Amino acid sequence: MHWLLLLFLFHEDDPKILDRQPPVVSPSFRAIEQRGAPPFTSLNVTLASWLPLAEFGANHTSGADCWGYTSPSGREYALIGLSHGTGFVEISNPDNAQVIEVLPSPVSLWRDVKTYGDRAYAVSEGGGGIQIFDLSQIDSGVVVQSGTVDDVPPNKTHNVAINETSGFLYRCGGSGQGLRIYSLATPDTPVFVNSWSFRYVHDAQIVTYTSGPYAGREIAFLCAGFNNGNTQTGLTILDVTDKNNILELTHFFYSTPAYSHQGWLSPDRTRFYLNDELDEQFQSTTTTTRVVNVEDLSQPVEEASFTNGNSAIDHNLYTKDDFIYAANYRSGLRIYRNNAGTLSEIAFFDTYPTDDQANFNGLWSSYPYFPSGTIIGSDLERGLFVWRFEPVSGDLNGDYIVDESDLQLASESWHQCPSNCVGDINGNLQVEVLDLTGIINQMQ
Ligand SMILES: [Ca+2]
Ligand SMILES: [Ca+2]
Ligand SMILES: [Ca+2]
Ligand SMILES: [Ca+2]
Repeated sequence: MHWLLLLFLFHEDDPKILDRQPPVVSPSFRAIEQRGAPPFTSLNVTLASWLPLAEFGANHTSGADCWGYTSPSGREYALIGLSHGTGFVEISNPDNAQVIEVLPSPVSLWRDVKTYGDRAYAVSEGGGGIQIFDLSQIDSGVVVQSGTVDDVPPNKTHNVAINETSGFLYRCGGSGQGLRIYSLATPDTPVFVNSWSFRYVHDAQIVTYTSGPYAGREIAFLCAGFNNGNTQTGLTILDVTDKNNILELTHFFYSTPAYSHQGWLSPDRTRFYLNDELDEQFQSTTTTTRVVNVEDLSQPVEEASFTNGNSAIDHNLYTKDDFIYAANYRSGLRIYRNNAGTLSEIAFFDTYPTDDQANFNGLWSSYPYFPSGTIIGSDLERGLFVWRFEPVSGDLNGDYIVDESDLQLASESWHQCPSNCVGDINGNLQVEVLDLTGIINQMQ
């Protein structure tokens, strides 16, 4: 289907639709082929592979969400939502990403996918309910659709969230507006348990606490509001432990809200990092992450709001260790270091080279949870990116910043190689002037 025709399938006033651009046509890139990387700007992020949309078939006109799957053998796979299907890509060698399978899905600009065990669950605004994909034979190159949930026509869904601890799946938005909750005890035939529809829910994270005052409780963090999320937009926190007696703990309003979009807890669950999808346009803000302390689930506190000063819109973010991986549309992947709620941008890879304007093009989402450390990203016009997050050569102490402390380390290994080669950034087995000037050139 031509990309323009796709527009007529959706509300023509949706800003994402208004900003649609055709897929970028480019040769694929795999570092293993040693043909020279395409000219994206980046810092501390290295391109390993790039598969433009055409790699998944000529019919795909846009990319949407992504997620990851690691098989029991340790092989790693990227899952990407596409306009006409769901793509499965082996990235065990990130420098040599290979499409394993592309399975058809209802046509949509929106497609969200998550995993539970060896199954993947995909939803879209194009309807079709939940598609279930069997990944148990993916190491043999086989992925099949093993089930469908088709219980509430027209069956549109905006996002899907899974609490892998409790084994419950949560459909968000779409026809169901709020949450529709399913048990995954039988993975190919999810059983509907209950719904919650007091507010429209745009996206969600649901976790089970194992320690502290909420130990044993299953808690849902919802970016939600009335009127499709546009009115009284904020962060709803529910206790969903008892699916038949869902309790609202709070609905929290953060500063200068426009549209509460998505967020993720810090690994220690003290803070929720929230992004707003419309504040750049409606509030004239720069890309801003709200840092919300949620140690008391009934009384969240906005501790800070961090901006990297960029004009782009922020979309989906995820946290891992001390880092936040933000997919910020036209400014691409942005990695923030998180020091107890104080953020600083220490790495990026810009997937939309033209500009950083506040429009709905570029990077939709990223997934940072592969055991290898490989990062993937899904892009509206450019398909799938596979990255390594690694310091530039001049960052000798590994703090993702090149500064005087790195120069000091280099000087301590001056002419010491091979016994001490720390400062040998050009790899010629000498620490000499070229290394020091190389480090100075990387200092900001
Ligand atoms: Ca924003
Ligand atoms: Ca850009
Ligand atoms: Ca450093
Ligand atoms: Ca050297």
